[in-house]
Order: sequence, then C-alpha cells, then structure tokens
Amino acid sequence: MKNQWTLNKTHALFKKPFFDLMFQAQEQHRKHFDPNQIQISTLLSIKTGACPEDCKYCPQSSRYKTNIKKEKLLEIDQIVNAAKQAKSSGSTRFCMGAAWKNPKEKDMPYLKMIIKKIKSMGMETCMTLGMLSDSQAKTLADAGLDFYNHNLDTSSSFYNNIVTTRTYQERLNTLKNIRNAGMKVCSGGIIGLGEKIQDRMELLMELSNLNFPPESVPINLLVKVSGTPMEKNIDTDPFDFIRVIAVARIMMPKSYIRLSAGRYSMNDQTQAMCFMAGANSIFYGCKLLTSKNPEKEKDMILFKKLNLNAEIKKNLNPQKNKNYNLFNEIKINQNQYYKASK
Ligand code: SAM
Ligand code: DTB
Ligand code: SF4
Repeated sequence: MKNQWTLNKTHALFKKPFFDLMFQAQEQHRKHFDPNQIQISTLLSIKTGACPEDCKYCPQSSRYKTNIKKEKLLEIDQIVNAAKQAKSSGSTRFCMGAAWKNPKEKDMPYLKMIIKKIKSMGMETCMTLGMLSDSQAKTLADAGLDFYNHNLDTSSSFYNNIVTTRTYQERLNTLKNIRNAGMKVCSGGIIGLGEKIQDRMELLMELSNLNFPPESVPINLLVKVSGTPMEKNIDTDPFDFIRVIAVARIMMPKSYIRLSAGRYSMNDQTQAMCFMAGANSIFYGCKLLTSKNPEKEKDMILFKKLNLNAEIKKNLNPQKNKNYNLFNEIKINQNQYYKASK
C-alpha cells in the first residue's frame, strides 16, 4: 500500500525526545536490516565542472569561481580502472556522476558502453547525470544500469532559493521516468542549505510518499565549498543532522539510508550515531565528486571499532558468505588505531 506520511505525523517524529526517536529508528532498522552491516559504494566524477545549472551549493556550477579542476568526459579506460580499484576495496556499487543539466543524445551510446563494461565486472552500477527524458531512462535501463541518483535536495517551497535554472517538478518528472524504466531510484537531499525544519519534513514526505519510496536515500551534509554562495552557511548541529537520519529511517524503513557527503567534517561519534539512527550505506574512498571524503584507512579503523561489516552481495561475490567482513582483513597497527581514537 502507498505510504501516506502527513505533516502532522512527520512533525510528531521531529519533535520526539532524541532518545525516543533513536530507539524507534533502531527498532525499524532492526526489523528490516542487519544493524551491523553497511553497503559501500564508490563515487567517480566522469565529467567535472562547467555545469550550466546554478545550484548554490555546488562547486561544479560554471556560475561560481571555485577551485576545482574541470575535466571532459573521462576515457573508458580511466573509468574501468577506477571501477576495478573500487571492487578490490570491497565496493559493491560503482556510482558515476556528471556535471550536466542532462545528457545529450550524442552521449548515449558511450554511456551505454560504460554501463555494460562495469556490469561485466560484476558490480552494481549507478549514474547521476542530471535530468533524463523517458526514452533516455529506458536506454540506460536497457543497457543494465541498476540505480539512478537524482536528488530532490530540499522541499519544493525552498527549492527556488537554491536553484533557479530548473524546477522541482522537473526533478519529480525525472524520478518518474527512472521508475517507469525499471531502474532503482536513489534520491535524497542536503541538510545545511539554510532550510527550516519544516523544509526537512517536506523533503522526507516527498520522498516517502512517492509511489515507491527510493531504494536508496542519500542524506548529504552541505560541504561548504569556497566560491559557492553557500560557503559561509551556518553549520548544522550534529544532533539535528542525526535526527533527520532517524526520521528518514522511520519514514522509509525498507530503504538504504546513505550517510553521504559531509563525513569528512564529522567526528567518529557523530558518524556512529548516524549509523545507530539507521544509516546503512556510505561512499567509501578519499574523494566524493570533487571534495574530500575520509581516507579509506580512517574508515576501516572506525568500522572495525564499531564491528560494522561491509555488505557483500552474494550474487556479486559468490565465494564470500554473508558474514564476510572486509574490514577484518585490513591489518591496522595498534598505534594507528589509538591515534585515530583520540
Ligand atoms: N548534475 C547532476 C544533478 O544535479 O543531479 C548530478 C551530480 S550532482 C553533483 C549530485 C548531488 O550532489 C546533488 O544533487 C547534491 O545533492 C549533491 N551535492 C552537490 N554539491 C554538494 C555539496 N557542496 N554538499 C553536499 N552535497 C552536494
Ligand atoms: C549524493 O547524494 N551525494 C553525492 C552523490 N549523490 C553523487 C555527491 C556529493 C557531492 C559533494 C560535493 C562534491 O564532492 O563535489
Ligand atoms: Fe550541475 Fe548537478 Fe552541480 Fe547542479 S548539482 S551545478 S546540476 S553538477
């Protein structure tokens, strides 16, 4: 049956005492997932910068003077090599991002080839390329693309404050096209844009009340990049951020909730509470698209301390059993372990 989260019900979750909310989120999490496992994805920017859109948070918009290295669409060998590395580090999904408003028709054959190559390596594929028409979504799905990432980012009423070159309805249309084409949907938002709690509630309602909630819900903490209009935004209180994760877990109990951008600036304890609130997916590897993500080794140490296992899809790695723990295979010397604890 279709989910129906109302503003009243959503508000009731947001105003719960913190520990009651955390408890409810853990209950839901444990009903649907192994609470000691996380899914790990690796991200690669396959086309960087010079984007015509004006998203005020984004270092890749051509409107702002940021310190990123623009790059044309990468060669196939560069993409395949990065995917090989990701696979050997334990990633089950390879996510490719392009700084486009939408892909051009002339790019479609190349995108299809990329998908087929990565799929043949036994990895799940995800792309985020901007808006997709109905037929473009079908083309990517036919090539074997598993997931498409397209974030709503915030509430529809606040959207105009963060992007003016497209509408919220266009975002929703692309989500519909992805779903109709049979791909899995990855859609979430950003916290720290200057939005109110009401906007966070409306964002989570939009996502959870879709015909099918997204299989994957990335919750990004704004990375404040110099040169963007949001570089001086007020920092988000970590407990407010954790609360969004917990509410997302309760409203979308069967979805993977991804603790996405922003982990670089979080301490271990905040990340641990995000996992406790129900986050069970991350980007793994020292770079997001253009900004920093924690070094792999730092993550290994944290996951070892928390006894978190990397989820290994059985069909992707038939020789590994469910309890295989990638993080236990990493040899970390005691000095590094204790240094990272401080
Ligand atoms: N151009 C495509 C689009 O906008 O859908 C795909 C790439 S875009 C960079 C993917 C997502 O990255 C955005 O929707 C946004 O949620 C996230 N993002 C971009 N810049 C960010 C930042 N500074 N902090 C946090 N998340 C960010
Ligand atoms: C998502 O929700 N977050 C990722 C991914 N989907 C594509 C991107 C985060 C980008 C952070 C800023 C940067 O590295 O450029
Ligand atoms: Fe372009 Fe996507 Fe960045 Fe917006 S978020 S400027 S569409 S790359």
